[in-house]
Amino acid sequence: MTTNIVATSRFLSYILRHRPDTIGVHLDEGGWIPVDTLLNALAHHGRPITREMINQLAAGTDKRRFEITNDRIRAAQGHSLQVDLHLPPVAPPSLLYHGTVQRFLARIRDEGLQPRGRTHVHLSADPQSAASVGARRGHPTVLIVDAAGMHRQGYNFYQAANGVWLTKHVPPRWLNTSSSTW
Ligand code: HQG
Repeated sequence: MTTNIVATSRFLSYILRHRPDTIGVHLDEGGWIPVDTLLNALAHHGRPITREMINQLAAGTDKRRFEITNDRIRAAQGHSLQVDLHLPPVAPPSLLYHGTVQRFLARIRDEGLQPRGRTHVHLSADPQSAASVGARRGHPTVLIVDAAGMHRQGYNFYQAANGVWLTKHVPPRWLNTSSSTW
């Protein structure tokens, strides 16, 4: 992937997850915006992106951060904006994984996993993916989540279009925080 695509993906993530107002646009309550509206606003604000690049991003050349349907686009997950992705609750696999770093562990043991700046806690289906999420912040630590146990207790799980698992909060009792650095 070229540097340009990476930079574009990051900037679009910022707009579509957090700050559409920086280019003067609004998302609907599902987080969607017409592709034309987005492209016009980006050009107007000196950050032109081609339609080809948008299609390339949505097609999955990067981390499949975006979805395009009926000529509208949205971020697949990761929002801090209060959007409702209308994802149906689904039964999770028995274990899910969360990648983090050592310095957060004491608080996580105390209060569980919190969505922090986002709408949901992000969980991975395999420990390797979780390790790469944690590695964004330093040496990764992978925590194991008893997803099936939570689900039996009535907690909802959702899966974003790019495969990331989402839930609102993971209380400490469902976490194995003794797993060591991956
Ligand atoms: C930590 C990337 C203290 C949590 C990835 C994490 C992911 C706590 C940080 C997506 C805590 C939040 C999301 C607590 C959680 N006390 N720290 N109680 N509970 N934390 O970035 O999961 O590249 O909001 O461990 O692939 O790191 O952007 O979440 O370290 O899918 O497309 O607080 O971002 O995708 O950080 O990453 P984040 P995340 P993109």
